[in-house]
Amino acid sequence: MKTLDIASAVIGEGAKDGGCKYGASALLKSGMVQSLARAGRSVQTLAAVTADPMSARDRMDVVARFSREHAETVLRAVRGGRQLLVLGGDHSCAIGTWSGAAQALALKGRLGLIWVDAHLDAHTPQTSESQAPHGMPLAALLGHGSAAFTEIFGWSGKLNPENVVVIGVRSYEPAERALLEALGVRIIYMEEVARRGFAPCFAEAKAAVTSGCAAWGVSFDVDGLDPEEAPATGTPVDNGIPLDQAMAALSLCRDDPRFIALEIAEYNPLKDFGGKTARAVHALAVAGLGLGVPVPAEDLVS
Ligand code: NNH
Ligand code: MN
Ligand code: MN
Ligand code: MN
Repeated sequence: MKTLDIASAVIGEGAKDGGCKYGASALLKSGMVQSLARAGRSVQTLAAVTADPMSARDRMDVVARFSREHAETVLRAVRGGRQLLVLGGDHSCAIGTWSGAAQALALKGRLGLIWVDAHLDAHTPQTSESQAPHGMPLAALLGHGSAAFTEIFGWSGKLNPENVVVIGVRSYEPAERALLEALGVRIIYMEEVARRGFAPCFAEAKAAVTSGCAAWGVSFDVDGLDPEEAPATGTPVDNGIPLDQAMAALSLCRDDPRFIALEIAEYNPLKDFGGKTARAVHALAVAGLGLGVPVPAEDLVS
């Protein structure tokens, strides 16, 4: 079994509510390494990559600089043959995570990605009302938006539309939906998840993103989950994915040697009274990356 590297993406500057900047350190303090070790993994914690404060420079610039540095960390881990857990951070960290993974694979083949989120994250600076970079990472990875986001490692289009599936969507603006539809990205809205169950949708997504790809990963925005089970996130949206279904689905990542990374973003520990959402995040990580029988959420983190 591969060693598991944990990369801390210490960034909140990409979101309006910056509390996610403390997500990775809070998850490590609440025993993420131990949770994964109990699930049979040997874990190595990488040096955290931290975004500059916004007082130092313009926000897009903060995210761009962070993305380049974080992408290098991910590149080294994937090239070194390690599997990766990326702990956000707001979801703008995905720009660096999947640019690094795509660069590591460049000569071997394509990267597939399942994007679990209440949102589409497919804005460009031209379409975004909020101008928040965490609403832009998926567009950037598909080659649309600010060159500082799309051109990391000197090439654009880290993901191919046919190897991306977005699941759990229930809040978006028309322009980002139009972009993804024009590109032909499969979007599984929350109504479909509610009707079919999350695990069957995830299995369909896995088949799509793995076909013809050298490797694949999952970017999991905590706000994809139902806020009753995971309230501590920047922009909660009602009627989300049930945690038990998310755990069952993520267990489909196990034992696939092509599964290279799980990213969990948008956890805000400043809102996590009682640690309920931390427990949910531990459960997701163990479900996707652990060995043996998936551990119920109540048994993780005291
Ligand atoms: N679409 C909104 C925006 O661009 C919300 C993005 N917020 C997220 N995305 N949490 O996952 O501002
Ligand atoms: Mn997101
Ligand atoms: Mn979201
Ligand atoms: Mn509900």
